[in-house]
Amino acid sequence: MIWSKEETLSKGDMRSLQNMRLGEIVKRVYYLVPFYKQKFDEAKITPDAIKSVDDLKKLPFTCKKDLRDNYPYGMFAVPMGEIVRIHSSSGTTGKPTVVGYTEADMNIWAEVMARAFTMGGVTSQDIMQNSHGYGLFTGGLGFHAAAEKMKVAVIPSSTGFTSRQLLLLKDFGATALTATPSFALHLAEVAKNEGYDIKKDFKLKVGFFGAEPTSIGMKQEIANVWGIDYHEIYGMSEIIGPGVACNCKYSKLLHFQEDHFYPEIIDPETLEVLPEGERGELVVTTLTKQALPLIRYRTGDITSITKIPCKCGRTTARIESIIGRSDDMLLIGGVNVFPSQIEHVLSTIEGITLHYQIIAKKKGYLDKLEIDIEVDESIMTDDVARLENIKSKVAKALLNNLYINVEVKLIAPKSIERSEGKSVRVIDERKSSEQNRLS
Ligand code: DLL
Repeated sequence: MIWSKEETLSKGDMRSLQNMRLGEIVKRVYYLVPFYKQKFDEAKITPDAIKSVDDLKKLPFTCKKDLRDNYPYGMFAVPMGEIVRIHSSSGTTGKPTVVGYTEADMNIWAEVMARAFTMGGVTSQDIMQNSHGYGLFTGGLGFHAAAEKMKVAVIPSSTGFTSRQLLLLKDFGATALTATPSFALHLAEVAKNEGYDIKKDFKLKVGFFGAEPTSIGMKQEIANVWGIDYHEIYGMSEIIGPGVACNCKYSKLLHFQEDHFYPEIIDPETLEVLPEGERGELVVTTLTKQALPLIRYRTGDITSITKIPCKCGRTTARIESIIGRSDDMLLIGGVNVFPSQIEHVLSTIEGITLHYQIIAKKKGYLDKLEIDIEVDESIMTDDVARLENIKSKVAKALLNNLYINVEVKLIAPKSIERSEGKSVRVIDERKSSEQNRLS
């Protein structure tokens, strides 16, 4: 089933809709948001110069810093009386990013999430346990609203309280689960430890996961351990929250809701728009949002886009899973590597788990990468020969696949703190030593 007719528009009809919506949004930001008026004036562009999405490249980019500089409400295009919801992302440094929604924006959000749930076969007959954090994070309430819109019985379990979550999962009989991938894996680990028979005790059929880069190996592990169809949801607070893109049953690529959000892929260095199929940074223009319309917003997420039609009948453009954020990319001895690529290699090796921590260090002038990985519970921690063998397999696989030299440390099961939301996989000690030197 397909939720809405916009998902199957012909290329020409989609383009006309996008062009019309872009014309309107460009006028709105120019006349209603002083930040954009100034930017357009500096670039000597008036809204009537933007006649189609092909003209987008004339417009300046917007980045996270612009939102921070206009903290908290300076980028809003409607008066506070029309705002019905405020979310914000914590941000590891500096001020949080604040996003607002009008009632119409809330409807768009529920609409795109309903499209995503439909891709996973969810109907009003389902019961959904929503283990995304409720609060300022857009995960919890974003999933919740769409479930209610579709008359799916939603259990707002939020994150944490793992044992209780498992009890609810069993007794309330959820057929769909939503969580961050790291929390889904943690839930499964605790379920096993608490003696649940995962395939028998739970009724789950499908899961929706997102919010953090995840390797194919980890997705497979989650799908296998829970015995579910794994659907990936992509999104970010600035654009709307979860629901910007999701994969259907036929494809690992994620259908992009391009009647609401116009995607471009740029080279993050030259800022040139890249052709279909090439990897680069995703840039999004919101076409319908009222409270916080954004023009050419640089997401920092690295992906590629294809317009090849999908077997499911949807005609929307699709993106590949985000391989990482441009600012998470590690530069180790001249080699670029994303944590999700490391995770993928780890997922191919027996005897270890996907609970790991990557530590980037400086030794003298050289970059060093250490990976602490929890061994599988089946491995005896005093079987030194076996441990040495696994260590060398991991190091060789990383060298052969990603060309990086890594110091591998195998650690006891359950020694890395589990994440209830987005997991922090990388500790870059080089950044803090650099800051120490400068301060
Ligand atoms: O993470 C929204 C969301 C909630 C998406 C739940 C999916 C599920 P933010 O907290 O603003 O919003 O973080 C946005 O998270 O720029 C990506 O770097 C990352 N991200 C989101 N979805 C995925 C995904 C939510 N499927 C940032 N794969 C984005 C990889 C993702 N990274």
